[in-house]
Amino acid sequence: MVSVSKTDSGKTYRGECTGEALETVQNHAKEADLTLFASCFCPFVQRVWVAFECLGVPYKVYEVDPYKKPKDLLEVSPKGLVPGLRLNNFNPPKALNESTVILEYINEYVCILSESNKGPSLLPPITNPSAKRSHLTTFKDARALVRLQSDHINRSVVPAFYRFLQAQDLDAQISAGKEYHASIETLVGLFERMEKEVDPAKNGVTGEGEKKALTSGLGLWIDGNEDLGWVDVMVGPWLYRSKNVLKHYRGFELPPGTKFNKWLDRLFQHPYFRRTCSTDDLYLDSYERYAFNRPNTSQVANAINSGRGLP
Ligand SMILES: N[C@@H](CCC(=O)N[C@@H](CS)C(=O)NCC(=O)O)C(=O)O
Repeated sequence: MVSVSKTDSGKTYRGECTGEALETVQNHAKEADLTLFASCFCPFVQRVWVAFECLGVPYKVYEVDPYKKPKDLLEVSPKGLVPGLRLNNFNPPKALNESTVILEYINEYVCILSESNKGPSLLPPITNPSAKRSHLTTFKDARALVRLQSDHINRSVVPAFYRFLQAQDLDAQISAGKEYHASIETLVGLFERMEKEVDPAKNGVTGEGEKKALTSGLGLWIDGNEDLGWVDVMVGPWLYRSKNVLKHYRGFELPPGTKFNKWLDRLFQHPYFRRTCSTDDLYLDSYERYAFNRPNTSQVANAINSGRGLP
């Protein structure tokens, strides 16, 4: 881990998506029941955006500048943070904010919209009615294990990412880099635990259908799963910014490990993830202010600098 010394060239954040993300914005410009208030560089937005793509919910993307706090953003998100979600089929429209809350909402929204109540879901099912009684615990455990991973991401991985990016002197960068690295290792440990505890073979499951049900919602970590799961969506945006932003400004390399790298490649190449990615130059420009810890970069940056929890 080395400090890559570069000078602050004063670049500011970008206002519009580029690359594949731009095409997705253009494909979702028409009015819809749900409007996603988005900013091109924001990882919290990307979480929700990938989920929209995975779940196939019709939506409109509306790019806003969260630092300028436009009135329509404040109407859906009281702190003026993106993502925000406006539910247009109510009069007056209703709104939601907070990436994890919006994720829960749209995940449930598709299940309820689908006639059989069995719409696609990013989470493991609560139960599978056709499963044997002995397997019901496993379904419940799978959901809890995914939530445990998610809790770790929000409490450790995400704040450690910003602490590392904002650390200025070399000692602080080295220790923040170690902390970020360790938070990823812990996540991998949680993935391995999930594999052990929810392994269909270890739970006496042999039927293909039941096997598929048991691993559904566990995401790409599980060999053979093609669908993104809850955790892929929760952490993917920060790992992606580790590959470009942290690598560029901090010389960071994601931990080696065959399974880990295989999982990351599958995640970053997944069409639903790709559709929400801009080109690397957009992220490098947008994060320069974090990398040089410019004053008042954002509410997140201020929270990190003052040791408070993230907004
Ligand atoms: N807890 C929020 C955090 C969202 C957030 O911090 N978004 C940033 C952009 S990445 C923002 O809107 N910043 C505006 C500001 O700092 O005033 C969530 O999960 O949705």
